[in-house]
Amino acid sequence: MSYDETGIPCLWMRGGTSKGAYFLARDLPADRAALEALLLAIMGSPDPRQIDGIGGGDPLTSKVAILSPSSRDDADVDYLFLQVFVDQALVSDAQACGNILAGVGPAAVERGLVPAQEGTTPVRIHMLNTGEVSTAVVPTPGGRVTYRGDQAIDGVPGHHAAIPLMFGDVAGSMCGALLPTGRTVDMIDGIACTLIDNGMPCVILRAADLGLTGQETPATLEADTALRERVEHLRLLAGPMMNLGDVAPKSVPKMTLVSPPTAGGVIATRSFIPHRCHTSIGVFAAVSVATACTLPGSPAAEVAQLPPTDLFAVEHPGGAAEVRLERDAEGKVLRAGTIRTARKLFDGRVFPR
Ligand code: NQM
Repeated sequence: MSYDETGIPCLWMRGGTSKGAYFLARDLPADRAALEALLLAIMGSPDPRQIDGIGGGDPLTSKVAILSPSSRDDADVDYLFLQVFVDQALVSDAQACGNILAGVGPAAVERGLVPAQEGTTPVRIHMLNTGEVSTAVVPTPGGRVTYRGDQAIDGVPGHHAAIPLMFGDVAGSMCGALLPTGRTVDMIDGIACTLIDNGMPCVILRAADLGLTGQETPATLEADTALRERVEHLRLLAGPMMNLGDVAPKSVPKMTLVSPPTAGGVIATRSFIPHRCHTSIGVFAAVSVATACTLPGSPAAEVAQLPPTDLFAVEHPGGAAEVRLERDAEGKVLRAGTIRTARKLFDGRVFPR
């Protein structure tokens, strides 16, 4: 029997400010080409509306997490993140995703990969995309996952159970070094940029250098074709400088325009991820931006208001994302963390076309 007849076990979850399909690796083809074709069919890509699939017509709702028992002694579960492009027949593992990561702990417990403990269950997650391990603390009162709680995160209505996420050293996750060019500032086509990877490859540049205030809505920025072309031009130049090769078919680096904070945070952001403008900001992107704020002379540092504590509120179009940065005496970022929420939306079988 084929998948379109049997269906495939699938958890459809919100992780942070994203949504995605969570699978067990054993339920999917091991062959990579077959897997990609299947995921494109499940999401309904390529099609701007993904009308014949479960994707939401937006990169933030066209995401996949594949879970398996961990191959490492220091982790409980392996997590492969795949970005299924909406309007192109592309599936990319060239980035991690900290929002979808928020659902991995609960999904691992729901699927029996990790036994629930009383109260909370720490889940050590080996992120296959980057090789890093992060820890999620899943609320499990009475030995069952709960999604109910009083934690709010900007970009998601209502309150849910808090899922603290702790990251180890994620510097150079995809680029080999925190600053892949060895410099805090690179001039790319006349624009000062920081090329940085603290969990997510990002190009950070001042919104003002592109003639923007940095407070524009995502819709306004997306409607500006000349701006989008300029941002993509800079991105294609930055990719090889960041050891990412030709990034035309990749979802990294992200292009983050920064400006002074306006709501009591550390910095304001507008992120191209990379072709649509994020309605909030990615988790690892926020960690990378917060880290850039600590680098004297960088475009981010020039507009940032550094906090008195280690808590960095990174403003975005829907509010702010809070990132905790642990630094050593020299100011080098050692560890990062954040709080997300997640919710199981649907548990069933998905039927690809
Ligand atoms: O940066 C979107 C998201 C993300 C990625 C994207 C993310 C991260 O918000 O860790 O979470 O940048 O494509 O889910």
